[in-house]
Amino acid sequence: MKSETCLNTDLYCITAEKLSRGRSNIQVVREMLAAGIRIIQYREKEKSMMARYQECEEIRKLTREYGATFIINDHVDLALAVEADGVHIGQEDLPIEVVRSLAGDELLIGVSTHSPEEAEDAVRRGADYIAIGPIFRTTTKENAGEPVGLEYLEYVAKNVDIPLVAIGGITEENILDVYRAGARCISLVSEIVGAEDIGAKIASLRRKLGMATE
Ligand code: TZP
Ligand code: MG
Repeated sequence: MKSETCLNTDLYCITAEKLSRGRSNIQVVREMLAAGIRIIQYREKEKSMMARYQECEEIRKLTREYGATFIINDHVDLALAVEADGVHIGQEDLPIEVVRSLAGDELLIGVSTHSPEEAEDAVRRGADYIAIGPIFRTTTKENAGEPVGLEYLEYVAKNVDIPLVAIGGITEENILDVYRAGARCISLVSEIVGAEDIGAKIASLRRKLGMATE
């Protein structure tokens, strides 16, 4: 996959089983894919590696059926084991160069960033895309830190050459502000996994984004 085009889609979906109204990660992913989502990140901080592996095997099958991109949070070994398309790492995970040496050039590497310095550092060290966030306050991620605000997003949209995804505290209410600040790929976690009808929520978010492009 070409890294320049890896985030060439409107909504970047991430699993969060605890917020999924009793539905499993697999069920939620099925609903996301059925609603036309083109990129899924598996994010699961609590289960055993075996349980994660089994879920990722299943999600790999599903994402292949739909031709969707599959990214795994934190674990490059798991990403390689299930032949995912990429791995997403934070500032406190293994260094980008180390992940690249393990992953080779085929795996996409996404990196969470919170400042222009971190964004430029990630680009220099070979990230394929960066996440910008948390844009707004969020409780979905533990220790997510203070919101970076829309200014940092605007800065990256104007000055950084690799794809970006905006994340953190984004809802149907504020998604247009995020779009207008320059994000073309947007991640909403609790808003989507916590929706009663995931397909209807995704359709509604897309209608909203359509208002910005009309
Ligand atoms: N990384 C930065 S903020 C965040 C992650 C995984 C959580 C975003 O969740 P929500 O529910 O969309 O605020
Ligand atoms: Mg991490």
